[in-house]
Amino acid sequence: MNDGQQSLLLSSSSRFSPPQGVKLSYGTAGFRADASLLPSTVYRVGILAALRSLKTGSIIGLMITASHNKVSDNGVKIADPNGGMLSQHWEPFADALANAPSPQHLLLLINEFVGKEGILMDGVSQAEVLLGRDTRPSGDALLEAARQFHGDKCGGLGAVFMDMLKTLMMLLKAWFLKYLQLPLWLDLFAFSHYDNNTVGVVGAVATDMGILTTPQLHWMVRARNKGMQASEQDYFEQLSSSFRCLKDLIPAEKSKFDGLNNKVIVDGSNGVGGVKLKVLGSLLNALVIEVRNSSEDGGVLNDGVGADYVQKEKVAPHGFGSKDAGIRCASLDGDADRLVYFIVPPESSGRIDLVDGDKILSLFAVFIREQLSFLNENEGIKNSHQARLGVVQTAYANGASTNYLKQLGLEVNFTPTGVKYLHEKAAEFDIGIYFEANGHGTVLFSESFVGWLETRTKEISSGSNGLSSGSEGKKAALRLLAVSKLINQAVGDALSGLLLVEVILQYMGWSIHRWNELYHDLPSRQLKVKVADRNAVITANAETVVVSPPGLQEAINAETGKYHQGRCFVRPSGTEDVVRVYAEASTQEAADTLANSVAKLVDQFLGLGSS
Ligand code: G16
Repeated sequence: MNDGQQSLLLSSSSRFSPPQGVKLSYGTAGFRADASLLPSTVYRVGILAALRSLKTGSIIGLMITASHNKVSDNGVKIADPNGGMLSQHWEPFADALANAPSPQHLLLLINEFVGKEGILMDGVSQAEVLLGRDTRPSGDALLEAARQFHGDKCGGLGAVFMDMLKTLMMLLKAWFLKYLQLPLWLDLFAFSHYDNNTVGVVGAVATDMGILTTPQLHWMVRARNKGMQASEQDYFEQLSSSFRCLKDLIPAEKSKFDGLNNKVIVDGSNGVGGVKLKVLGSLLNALVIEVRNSSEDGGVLNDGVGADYVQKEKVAPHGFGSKDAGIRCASLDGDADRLVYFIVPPESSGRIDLVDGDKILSLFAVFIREQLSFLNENEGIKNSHQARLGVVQTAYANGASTNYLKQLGLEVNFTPTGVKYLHEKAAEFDIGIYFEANGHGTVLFSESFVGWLETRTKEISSGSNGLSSGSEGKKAALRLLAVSKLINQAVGDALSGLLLVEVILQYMGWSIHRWNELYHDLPSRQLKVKVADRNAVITANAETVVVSPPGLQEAINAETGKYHQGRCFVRPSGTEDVVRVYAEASTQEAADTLANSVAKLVDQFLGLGSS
């Protein structure tokens, strides 16, 4: 960095002091904490985003959200050029930046990192960052912190005004230097170094994309870097047109299935997803989407509502009850990157039948496997491509779902919790389906397979491969291509996931009950334990084994061994200050007892001394 850049950085960072006595970590999905602790972290992640953009020569996303956490929390995470999560290679730098005790330390860290990574900060290379936030009340102020390091994209009259201001400042600067010899004032004029339409320390431009779902921002970053149109309207247009395409490819006899209605009721978690889903729903005529708990209803974000609550507690969210018995219901989380379905039984007293991320994965797997078999059976398709289909789960996947997927003949892979791990693994396949039980997941298509599908579907249209126009092989290729456009290729996306579930159910002619019968979940229970230091728990083997503290895993094993079909693991959360406990057994009572016993063990080994 040149002197002007350094002094501007020092002066702006001194306005964002890090909180005392708090150690922040990039965690499972970015930094998360009580919003009052975050301004300095968000300011510093703004710097990281600009550096990442300079390093990659691409557009980077910065999202202010704490997703499923309570409303008083907030968070910040980065979307990499492909729309995925920040490269794990940069996470230690993110941690170091967030925890640097003073502006001088911060400057030192940045200079070191910039040198090590060979990042060019010449004020000519330009960084571009897209900013988004969810509906949390603290989002606006945090977004301002994120853009301190950046200039605004400034066109038209704004650009003319900036030009005039810049010229004026340069004249003033020359005058100050010549007559008053006050080099300190240089700080104020540092921005006169920068490019026409931008002001910012390294020529970084920030574009505020407004209130968005997290997956929308990831989608926009990916689309922009691929040179595609990437407005919110483009997002809605791509999803709705792909949905319509898939709907038109449903065989007539299947769409007449009368056990299925075309209505779904969605709990929006009082977050950003409900409003966006209403817009999307208005573009579709083959599906009726009723949204409850949208952010316009005045309810509290993630409080007794939302995918996390529904999945963990297995109860109906606020506003749902026995009046909804038999209707397909779904729930999003606060930033709409998770989706679960549920059924309210007629006499429910609040309990629901959960149709979780594992079942969404299974539904997608059944459909895609069928389309691939249509392709492979069709000799009219030249150079048939044996697409590799793989699925990815975490230790939270219900054991019954894993057995079911294996019985389908699928390759099932496991990674630690966190979309960043699942996504990376799924990207190894031609079609990789990944889902966490909590409803976070998507279907990835390799570029080579999409290219192959595009070529085949063009050949089919021109008749050059001899396929009859109505053949299942042709339709399968068109369906898979439409799925690759509908389902978010950047990250798990509840809105696109919901449309894919809905159109597959219509294609299959399945009710939600029929879908839920694919297999029967083993009873399970999840608990949270507050401990003195959750990072004292170190795990291995995709989080199934505790390595530290010594003796805890042996104690868990001894407890688990007492239960038929017992399975249990513990891991530190990366988004909340707790240790999570997951237990599975042959009865609900047994799963509950096992989870409670292991929670007590965690407390004994690491707790606050409460038991
Ligand atoms: C984030 C991650 C998910 C993870 C979840 C819970 O979800 O993106 O991959 O499953 O946190 O993580 P942990 O158990 O470590 O707290 P979200 O929807 O909150 O962004």
